Amino acid sequence: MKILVLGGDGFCGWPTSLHLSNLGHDVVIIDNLSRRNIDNELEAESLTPIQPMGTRLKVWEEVSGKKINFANIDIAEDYEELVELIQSEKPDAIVHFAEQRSAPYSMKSPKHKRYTVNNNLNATHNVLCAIVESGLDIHLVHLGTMGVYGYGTAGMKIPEGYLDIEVQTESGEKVQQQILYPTNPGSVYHMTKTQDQLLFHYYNKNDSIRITDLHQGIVWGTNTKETNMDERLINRFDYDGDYGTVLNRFLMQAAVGYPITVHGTGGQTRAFIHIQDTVRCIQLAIENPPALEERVMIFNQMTETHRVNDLAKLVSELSGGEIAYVSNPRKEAPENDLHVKNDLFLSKGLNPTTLKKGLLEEVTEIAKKYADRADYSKIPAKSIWTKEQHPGVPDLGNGELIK
Ligand code: NAD
Ligand code: USQ
Repeated sequence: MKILVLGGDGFCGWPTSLHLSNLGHDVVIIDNLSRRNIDNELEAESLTPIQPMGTRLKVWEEVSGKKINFANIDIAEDYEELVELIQSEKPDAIVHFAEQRSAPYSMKSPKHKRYTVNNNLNATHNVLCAIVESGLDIHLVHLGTMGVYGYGTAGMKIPEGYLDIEVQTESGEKVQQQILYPTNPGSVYHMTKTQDQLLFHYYNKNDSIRITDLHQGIVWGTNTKETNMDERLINRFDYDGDYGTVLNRFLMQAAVGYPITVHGTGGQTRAFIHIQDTVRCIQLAIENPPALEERVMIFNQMTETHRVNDLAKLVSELSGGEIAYVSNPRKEAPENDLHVKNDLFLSKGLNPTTLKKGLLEEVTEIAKKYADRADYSKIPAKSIWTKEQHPGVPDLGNGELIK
């Protein structure tokens, strides 16, 4: 298949591009390198030394014999270029990763909130509009988030996108319906993903676009089979307070001797997936498109749920690292349960990679290998949701905060 990967320079997009290319698909990456520019803005870098796009693609051709093309297009701004590219490449599928994906970054200031909304909503709408304008039958696979559901404690397993409901008509008759699961975003970033769902619903209904929306949990790990083929193909490893996600942060913190920063009591339960399973799920989604005129297909792309405090304890036991219970910079439920259905991917053949000691150690090894690149001042999460919250900075045990 010809596949465009929007956001193919990012943490999920790069290994996915290599995986799809390795399977024999003809891959074209589109990325405006905004994530690398945000690194400059935040003065924080990937712990792993990621190579410039030109080097990445040259090395991939050397080691695999396969060519991936690249176009630097801002899909939220450069609509005409996007349409032209779609018309000339005539892809069978487009995988859409190209959004600002950090919740803390989206909450840093009015400027960051507005950037996230403008970027993410325009990016998604432009892609949909461009597919219609191209007149081609293209399957759009989008990366959404488990956070659209809001980590609810409804006492039921969160279904895959649609909720069965029963309504009573005026005559008293009971009618069964399915509706999009009610959204409950926890940040401006998560809110953009709930809006994406409406854009998909509308374009699917009006223009019969085939769409798969993947509600993904927190991704952990760094490398995949393909990125391991050469050190210059290494994937990014975000550890800073804005872009680092919880499990990778804990493993990195323990590896470099920084306290493991649990926000609040660590009672938050979240869904997780290993990066190797992310790339496999995208493959499965591409291989199983919805039928023409079928409603938007929604998969929960996660393999297990864990409580933050349990993860901190697990990492601490493995590494001897110390846990610091810090102030929670986010306005979020201090504790929640989370039960999630993921039957669709299991039925399509996903064999889940769960939290194994070996894989945790693999991440720790990478963090140790590049520990000298770590800037400790960038580790604590300092983006606060409202003025009532405080940065999640650990203290030295005497009440003095680590600088
Ligand atoms: P990332 O920031 O590493 O990658 C996103 C890529 O998109 C970057 O390379 C960036 O430069 C590019 N991009 C952003 N806006 C763009 C635009 N307007 N035009 C062109 N390119 C643009 O993020 P990631 O971790 O790889 O996440 C990818 C997707 O998966 C996101 O949509 C995110 O919401 C979703 N997701 C990520 C996780 C996770 O834990 N990382 C979990 C669930 C869902
Ligand atoms: N947390 C800590 N300590 C830390 C970092 C985080 O206790 O050092 C806590 C947070 O307070 C939160 C939980 O861990 O309760 C998860 O935080 P996170 O940063 O790992 O994940 P989140 O902000 O939800 O965002 C990430 C990705 C996002 C994706 C989402 C999937 O950045 O792109 O959409 O995971 S999900 O969480 O399932 O919605």
